[in-house]
Amino acid sequence: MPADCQPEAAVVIDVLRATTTIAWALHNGAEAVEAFADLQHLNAAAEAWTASPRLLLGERGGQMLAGFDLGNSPVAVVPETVGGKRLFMSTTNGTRALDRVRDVPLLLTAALPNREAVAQRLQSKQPETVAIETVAIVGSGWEGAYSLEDSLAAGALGARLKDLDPEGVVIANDELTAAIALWDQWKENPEGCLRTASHGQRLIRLGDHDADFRCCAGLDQLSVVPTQVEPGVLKAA
Ligand code: 3SL
Repeated sequence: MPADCQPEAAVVIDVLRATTTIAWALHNGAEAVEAFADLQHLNAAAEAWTASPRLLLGERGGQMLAGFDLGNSPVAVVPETVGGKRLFMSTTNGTRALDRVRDVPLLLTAALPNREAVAQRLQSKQPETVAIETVAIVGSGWEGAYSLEDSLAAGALGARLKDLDPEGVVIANDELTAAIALWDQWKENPEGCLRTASHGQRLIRLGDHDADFRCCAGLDQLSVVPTQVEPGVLKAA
């Protein structure tokens, strides 16, 4: 997103795996996900939190952090583990991307499993003051670099928004146009794209992530729309 861009809404995407994990955690009953770019801030906030049970969740370079309860696997955030709990979360790229746009008035996260739900939310222009053309779709990337899988999901979302409102939605930048072409190329096999991506290759090198790939590639399975309710705090909506 250009530094001078001030959208009224932003959708942050980190397909592998942060925003997929956030969607599944909230779907499975987590009270909220509180996202942190910085581990010191996370630890201080988690220690001060007494309102509900809590879990520390996160990774660096794909590996679970020492002293944390969970890594960043979307298949680990099952109801028995996360139900009713606040998840204090920090990841290499996804939570940093969230931090960069935390002042945007309407902040959502998207992944392939909740692509349709996020598209419907944006299309319904809720709240009424948000115009669809002011939405920034923010791919988290990898340490500042382009990532194939986040572009794939941005394209999946852009294509669906265009389908829902062919006249009203204008795809106004070349990155999203290219992302939609990428989605067209891989839409019959999104998992293949995730495995081809350099971060997919990194996860494969780290070990067996087959269940994570399947989960992250599952399209339109969840109705949850993670929505920022206060800076850094995402709840199901
Ligand atoms: O970078 C991130 O935010 C993570 O999602 C990366 S990982 O898939 O957990 O390694």
